[in-house]
This record gives sequence, C-alpha cells and structure tokens, in this order.
Amino acid sequence: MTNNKKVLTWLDEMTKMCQPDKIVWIDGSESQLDELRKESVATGEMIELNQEKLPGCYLHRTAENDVARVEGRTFICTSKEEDAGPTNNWMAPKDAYEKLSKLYEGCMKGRTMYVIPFIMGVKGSPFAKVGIELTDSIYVVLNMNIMTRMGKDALEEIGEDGDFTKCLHAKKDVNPEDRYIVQFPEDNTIWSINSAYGGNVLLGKKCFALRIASYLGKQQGWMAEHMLILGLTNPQGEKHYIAAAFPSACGKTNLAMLIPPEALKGYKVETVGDDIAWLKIGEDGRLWAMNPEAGFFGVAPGTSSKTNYNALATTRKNTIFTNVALTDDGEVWWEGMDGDAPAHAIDWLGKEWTPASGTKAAHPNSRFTAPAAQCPCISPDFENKAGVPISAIVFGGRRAKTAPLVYQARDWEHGVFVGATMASETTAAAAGAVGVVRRDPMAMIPFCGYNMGDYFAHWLEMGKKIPNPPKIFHVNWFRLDDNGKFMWPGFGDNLRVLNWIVDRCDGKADAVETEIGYLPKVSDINVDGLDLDEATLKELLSVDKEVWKSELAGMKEFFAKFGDRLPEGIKHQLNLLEENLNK
Ligand code: O2Y
Ligand code: MN
Repeated sequence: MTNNKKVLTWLDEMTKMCQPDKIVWIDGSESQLDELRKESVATGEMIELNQEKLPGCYLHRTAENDVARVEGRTFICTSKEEDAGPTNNWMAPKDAYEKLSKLYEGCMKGRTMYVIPFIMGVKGSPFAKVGIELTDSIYVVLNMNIMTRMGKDALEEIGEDGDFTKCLHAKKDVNPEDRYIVQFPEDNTIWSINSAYGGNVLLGKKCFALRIASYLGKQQGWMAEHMLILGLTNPQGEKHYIAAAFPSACGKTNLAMLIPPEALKGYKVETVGDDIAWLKIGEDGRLWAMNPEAGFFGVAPGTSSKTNYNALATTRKNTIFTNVALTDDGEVWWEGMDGDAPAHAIDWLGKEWTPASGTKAAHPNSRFTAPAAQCPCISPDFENKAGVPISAIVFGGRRAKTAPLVYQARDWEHGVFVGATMASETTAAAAGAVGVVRRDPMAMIPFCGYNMGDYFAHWLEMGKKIPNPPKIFHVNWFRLDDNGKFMWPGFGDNLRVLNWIVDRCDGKADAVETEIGYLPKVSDINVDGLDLDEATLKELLSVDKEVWKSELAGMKEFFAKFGDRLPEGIKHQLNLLEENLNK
C-alpha cells in the first residue's frame, strides 16, 4: 500500500510487539467495508438492524465496564511532568512505553491487525493532518470510516516521506484495571489498550484531533478546540460563522443543528461541526475554522424529533449505534426518543427488557456514529478546504445563578479570561453531587494535550497575531428561578441570543457595560412570540455582584494550581474583575 519507510518501520515494530496472525490494510473501498460488516455480523461483534427501516445501520454492544471515556486512565506523557500540567494525569514516556509494551506483548495473537490510514480534515486542505490507526477491532474500522476520511487517500496524503500520527489500539481483554489511553505529544503517538468503546478507541477524535492536535497547534501557531461550528444566515442573506465551546452535556450538538423558532422563520442555521474545530489565521487576517471530523458521535438518549430533529434524521441510515436498545422489529430505541417505549426490547446489556423492568433500556451514554454529510442542515462549507471565517467565539456553561444569559468580552484578552474561567454545574444526570461547580476552561479540561497555563498563553499569543479577531461571548442557557425552573426556553430560541451576538459583531446591536463585560439591554433581545415576561428577561440579563465575588474566589483557587505557568494576561484580567466588583 505504501513505500513510506517511516510507516513501514513503525508497522514492523508494532507487529513484532502485538504479534497479530494477519495484517489487513484498509483501503476505504465499499467492497472491503462490506466484507468487514459481514464478518462482524457473523462473529456477533455487530448486529444488523432492520435494513428496510434503517438501511446500512448496525448495533454494537460494549462490555458493561466499558461504556465511556475514562479520564482517570488517560495520560499525557511528556518528558517533563510540568509540561503536562496540573490538569492532566502524567507518566514519564519511558515508563509508559515500558508498562504498556508489556500489556501489548502478543495481545493480537489469533487476531487480525487492521491498518487504517485516515485524514482529519478534507484531503488537500491546509488544515488536514494524517494518522494511521492500528487496531484489532472491526467496530473501530467501521466507525473510523464514518468519523474520518480513511483509506488510500490518506496514504496519498502522507506520500513517500510524510509524517503522520501513530495510533495503536488493542482491545486485548477489556480489563478496566489495565485500561490506558495514553498520548505522547512529543512523539506524535497515541496508545490505547483494554477498551473497545468509542471515545477511547476512535483515536482520530479526542486523542488526536484535540490532545495531540492542541500540542501541534501550540508548536505551529494554530488552535485545536472543543468547539462546534455553525453558519447563521439572516433573512437578508448575510451569513456569519460562530464557533462555540461548551462542556459535555450542555447541548453542543443541539445548538449546531438548531431549528429557528416560528418567530424567526427567515433565519437559517447550518452545521459545519458539532464537536471539534481547528482554527488558523487566514491570509485575510481573520480566524478560519474547519471541522476535522467526517461524522457525529452523538449521545442517543434524549435525542428526539423535538429536541434535535436534524440529529435524529442523520441517523436513519449508514449509522452505527452503540449500547442502545434493540426493538423486536430490528430497530433501535433509547430513553427520550419519540413515541412510547416499546412493550418489549433487548437492552444495552443484551437482556430482555420491558417498561416494567425498572432499568434503562439504553445506556445513558449510548451513542450513534453517523455521517455528517447525511445531516439535513449540513453546511455547504462542511467540505470547504479553506474552512470558514469565524465572526464570534462563544463560551458557555451550565450555571444556575452566576452567569447571565449572554455577555460579550471587552476584547480578546478579556475573552480568553472568560474562556479560561468557564465552569459548569453537575446535573442529576451525572454521577456524584448535584450543583457542584466544575472548572472547565474552554471545555478543554479533559482534552488539552499540554500544560493549560501554556494553553492560556497560546490563546493570548494567537490574539496578538490575528489582525481581525472574532468577538468573544459567554452564554448560559441554564439559569434557574427560585423554584428551580429554567428561566430561558433554550433549544431553537437560543437563536435569539445568537442573533444579538452576530449583530454585535456587525456593530448593529446595543449593549451596556457591566463589571463582567457588555450585556444586552432587555430591548436588545428579540422575544417575539415567546412567553417570557420583562422581569424574567431582566433577571436573565442581570449580574449579581455578591455571587460573582464568591465566583472570583473559585477562579483564584483554580488558577493557583498553575503557579508561574499562569500568564500575565490572565492575572491582569483577574485583578480587573476584582477591581470592578469592588467598585
Ligand atoms: O464517552 C465517550 O467516549 C464519548 S465522549 C464525547 C463524544 C462525542 C463528542 N464529545 C464527547 C465529549 O465527551 O466531549
Ligand atoms: Mn465533545
């Protein structure tokens, strides 16, 4: 398949260590993929779904102990511990290679090793980067086919002498005690072992496109961010692109695929990406973004035609479902889907299930892997090699009281501070206490491949190099009233806030300056057709100084972790906020 010596030497080393019976190069052809689908159905690795109702769709169940990303077993292995920073688990590269080599030794005996060359980004784009994943899982091959551009094209992109990210995955015996997801940023290498679940094994996604890419971006002057990208067109036909970072479970996929409410019928939202953005400074002095992925790896429970019509529509063909329930007529079901629960199904554990079982039919983190091109609102620029120019960067979190519905940072440095102080409160859906504030700068806590102090510095440096930077905003869809009810309707109505954001970018909307940044006045948010009284909107757009003073204490405590790696720009903004609140 290739004469690239770097590829062949590495493959030889990995083969000697893992000792597979057979090596199969993935060329990306439909005929090869079809053979693999048939083989995986024959072995029980995949279940073929009702091909009339869900053509090209399959179901996969993972082990009960292997149902989510495992942050506790995810490591950043840099030569110096301080280069991984206080928010990452660290192992010395030598120790990690030694420890994991022992686990990999002979682990593919009796198995096939699949060699998957893949591109993150569109072939030939200046954003594109290439990786090769070695895996013993057909589930991984078929998912990588949806999530990346894989096969011959990727090898062509590497060429005779090009570099690539070296990704090794072995499911071994899915033993959680020996499960490791390890990034070696200095070696452009990822090793994953003892998992067969999505985020831990589809190494192009979080491991490469965020952890390794964030490190590469710092070296090379670009950014890899945990951001959706959407295009918003107003009734006059003016289009803006927005990139937005929210922690997990804050509705990134829903916002990326938003359907305008009745009152804003003339507006259109198109999806460029729902999870990851790579950002570069364009020759025109603006910041340009590209989605490096080719598919969506979305959470199934709660996805319905009401909450996210476009996501559901995307999954009606050529989709792999992981850990959802199987209905008697070979379809899929999960909690929160349209209609009534089926009278009988097979649950995510492969057991008989009825609504009386008292258990969830689908795992709460069950997923679909679906081709982005099938999304009804996919942007015509999804495959644009140049990417899209970003007008606004939006940060957000789930905050009951602290953050107003929306505010704008005063400038880039302040915007970086707004991103760096992002936080979200835990919900009843997650394990552990409810309402606990988790600091998650730029939604990158689990995904930054190096010291986050240096990451903040990189953001600040980028700002100095972008002649025409995007404006930066913060949103909070989750403010609660005194009865614990959401004050803002959310979903499609979030467009009303996006509208103010793009109007601010164009200098068309008004704002008032507050201690924390610029806020809209009540009259600046279009609430036509909404059942929302003025007092509620006023409350949504208010800043409670006392609440913010205790917030400030939490920020200081978090930033103290970074010691002398915390850049001056962040310290300066922290002091400014304190001064403003004490005025
Ligand atoms: O649990 C996993 O492996 C998936 S996590 C995930 C999947 C798609 C997009 N984002 C995320 C995330 O945790 O941010
Ligand atoms: Mn994500």
